[in-house]
Amino acid sequence: RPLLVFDSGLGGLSVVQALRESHPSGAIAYLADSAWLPYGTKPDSLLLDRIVGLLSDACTALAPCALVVACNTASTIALPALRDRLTIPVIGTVPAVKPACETSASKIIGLLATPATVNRPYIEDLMARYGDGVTLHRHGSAKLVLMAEAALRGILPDPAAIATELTPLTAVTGLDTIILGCTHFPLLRPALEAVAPTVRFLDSGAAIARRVRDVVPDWCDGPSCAFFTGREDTALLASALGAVGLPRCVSAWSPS
Ligand code: DGN
Repeated sequence: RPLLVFDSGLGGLSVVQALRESHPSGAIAYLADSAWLPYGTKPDSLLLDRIVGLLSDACTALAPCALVVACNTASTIALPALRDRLTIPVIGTVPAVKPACETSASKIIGLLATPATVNRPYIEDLMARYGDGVTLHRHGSAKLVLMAEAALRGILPDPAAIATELTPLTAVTGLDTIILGCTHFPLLRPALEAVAPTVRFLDSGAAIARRVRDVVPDWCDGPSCAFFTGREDTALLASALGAVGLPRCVSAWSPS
């Protein structure tokens, strides 16, 4: 039984990368709702129905041992409904607010996520729990999602465009840490680090992999594959998928 890893697009591959480091031969079924990308700009009620419908079908068809929602936006909207509906463990994604607060020297940090995630009330809750004495600046960017998608299809990001997207955070005096609160953004890490070399970028991948190890003891070795709801140029995607151990088996997924 594979581990089902879900994202709106290719962002979840940053989580697959972390999962691969902890269990290199574990079977993964990667499902991308690429027909609906980007999620961060669509109404919650529409997304809730879409995500729950799609993942219920996928769980019936693929019989996974657990589900990883490798998308912050989808996690904020659909985790309770998914846990209600599904009988397998459901692991969500939460921005790395806690480690950022704990390790920032200046206690001035930034959250870079989709416009949907930066405004969620749970960010306040996380700051109330872990952010004593820490100032958080937020910036929502849907453009970086599209740039990460393009980068994995071989279109390298323009450093000037990346710098523009980062400016609301990099312009803050003393800011030393940026939380990558969207699973697409670690895929742009080299370009982000080149633009802001003195800033530390923290993502959630390793924490998700640890959580999977703790709650999914029966994740087995086996073949992996990737499914896309949108039309994809498989040849363009091959190297991005191959880099995280997802082989040629790319299939279309039609929601019922
Ligand atoms: N990768 C998703 C996330 O972590 O929020 C967002 C992608 C999107 O569809 N906007």
